[in-house]
Amino acid sequence: MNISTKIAGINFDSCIINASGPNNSTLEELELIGKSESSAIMMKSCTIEPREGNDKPRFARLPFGAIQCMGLPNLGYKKYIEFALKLKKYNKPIIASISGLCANDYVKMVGEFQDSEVDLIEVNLSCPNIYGKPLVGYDIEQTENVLVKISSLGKKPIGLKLPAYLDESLQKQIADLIIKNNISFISTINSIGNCLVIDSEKETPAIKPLRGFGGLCGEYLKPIALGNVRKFYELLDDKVFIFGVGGVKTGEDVFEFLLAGADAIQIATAFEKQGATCFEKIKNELIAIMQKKGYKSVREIKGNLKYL
Ligand code: RRO
Repeated sequence: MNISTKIAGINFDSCIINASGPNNSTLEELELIGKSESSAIMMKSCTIEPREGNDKPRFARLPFGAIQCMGLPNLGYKKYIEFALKLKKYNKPIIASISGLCANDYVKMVGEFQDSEVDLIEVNLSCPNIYGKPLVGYDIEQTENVLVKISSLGKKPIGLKLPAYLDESLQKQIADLIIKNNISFISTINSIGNCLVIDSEKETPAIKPLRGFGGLCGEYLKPIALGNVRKFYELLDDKVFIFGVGGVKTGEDVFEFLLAGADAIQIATAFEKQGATCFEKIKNELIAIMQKKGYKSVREIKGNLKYL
């Protein structure tokens, strides 16, 4: 049974890794991911300067996921360059996630991570929780401006963390930009922003920042995430690697994302709720499904959705 995968020339022992978001901001947390069955270490989205993030409560668990408005709390990109060196001992791919507050921030951070120990650079175009900042991935001009500037800064593969697209014409324009600018992989989808969860007992929102608006996460997202994976799989013609993200909690979920066209999946909310043991549990469940169905590799499953 082979559950390994390859993303942009980098080998992953399994197709299951953590997503940027929970439990991956400090070196201690990243070391726990290093010791876990996550086959790579994805670091928290970083900015040029360290950030405390938004006021608390900024995260609330929900029956089928969570809502959060973290506001990019992180230690600043220089720390994550240092951490990458310290995490090399785990012998697994290390992925930087960067989130600029303007185009120049993206250029500076991508440039510096190109000279670091990370294996891949994920460029986050989809943080929904910064007050007054447009979501780059919903704006074709801004996206193009960023991609043109970052795509030729070095040899390490660059990927994009994308927002959920609910409109095919926008997806098509983004896919064209991805191909044109030699983007190696995408991670789809981020949390869905501008959601509101209300506590009817207290008559308040579930979280404090932005008067309660925040990114919806977890199982609620799975059909939307699967739709985005499948659509990009079709639009990108198997030329760009795909991480599926959004509501993966079981091996069956992973299997569905692979069928839709993902090369690997990332886990955020189940990791936040269950801790680092979730990777081993989900991996074993995937292996059991593959055994039962007679699949021997991830590549055999990828995209193999059968139509009715
Ligand atoms: O830190 C956050 O508020 C955050 C980020 Br950077 C992101 O990309 N997605 C999200 O839901 N929250």
